[in-house]
Amino acid sequence: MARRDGPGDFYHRIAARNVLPLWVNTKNFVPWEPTPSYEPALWNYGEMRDLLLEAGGIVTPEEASRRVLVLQNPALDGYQGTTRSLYACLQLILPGETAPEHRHTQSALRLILEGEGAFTTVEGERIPMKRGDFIITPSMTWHGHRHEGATPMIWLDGLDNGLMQLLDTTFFEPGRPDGAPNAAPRPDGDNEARWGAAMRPFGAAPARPTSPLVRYAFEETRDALSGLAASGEADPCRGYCMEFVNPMSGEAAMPTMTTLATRLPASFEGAPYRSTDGIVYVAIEGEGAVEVAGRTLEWGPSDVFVVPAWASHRLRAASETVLFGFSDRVVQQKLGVWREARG
Ligand code: 1HN
Repeated sequence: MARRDGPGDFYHRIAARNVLPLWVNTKNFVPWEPTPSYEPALWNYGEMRDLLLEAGGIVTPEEASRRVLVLQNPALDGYQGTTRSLYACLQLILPGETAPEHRHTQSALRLILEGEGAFTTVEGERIPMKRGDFIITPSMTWHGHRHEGATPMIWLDGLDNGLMQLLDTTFFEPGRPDGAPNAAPRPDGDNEARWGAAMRPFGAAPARPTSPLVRYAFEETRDALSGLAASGEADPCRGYCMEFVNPMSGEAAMPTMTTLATRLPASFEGAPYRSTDGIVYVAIEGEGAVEVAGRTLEWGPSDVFVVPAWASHRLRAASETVLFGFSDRVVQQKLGVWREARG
């Protein structure tokens, strides 16, 4: 122990018995307010896209399972993650490629950034992917990707990886080695037909705590945001912000990640805001900046940036903007520990 030892080697003797004195360095172990170990960071899409295309010549999804670059928070030394609880990754799939099916405990979301003609298969159904779409892969559902289009396809993956690791709940299963489907096939469009209206198949009960609707199409997200912008006042901190919900329950679309879409009018100057959930944002449309921890991170289309937990920040938009965001807020709310502060 770095400090002067107690009477009769007390601190040494207790350390040898795997015991620590709570009264030494107490604030490190019981901080008075959140002290996240990760920092604000931004990943420029143009740079990331070049690196992904380079990775396209290095490894195939057949070899790698997924051709994914993890957006590693620069302050998280020896710990893989974008925040402590979340992974944000960028994934490339090239025309003709197949990323084989697997399933795992981590819930995943995809926010489609570039390309068309690929689909992700979730529990036996092919789900089309278009720019701006938000697509859910619930925990332990079989999923794989296939690209039948002509140009590279890139999306953001969001996973509750750190949270699952903290809880030691992680399981992973590869799919069948012959590439045959692992879940009973479902016809194209089945998921949207069942859950895409504000209705449900009569008497249907939720099979899992995740939204049964797996694809939230961007046109609908944009319409919802435009409707809110036309009918109401912008929140001074957050602009026009909507949360994706599970249509069965009205609760968060995913049990471990809050997902949201924010529209900021051109020239928006947000008031300072902070909350106990660190948020990963991806800019779908528009350009702007976030001021956080004495830094200004400027973003444009498809750039990804992270605002740490309890970090006071201001969102600014130069042009009309749509941001997608995800965080572990829903988990904190379920536990009754989430807080926010304005001003
Ligand atoms: C995963 O399964 C995918 O299925 C993407 O596309 C990113 C990052 C960590 C763990 C599993 C995918 C992932 C991942």
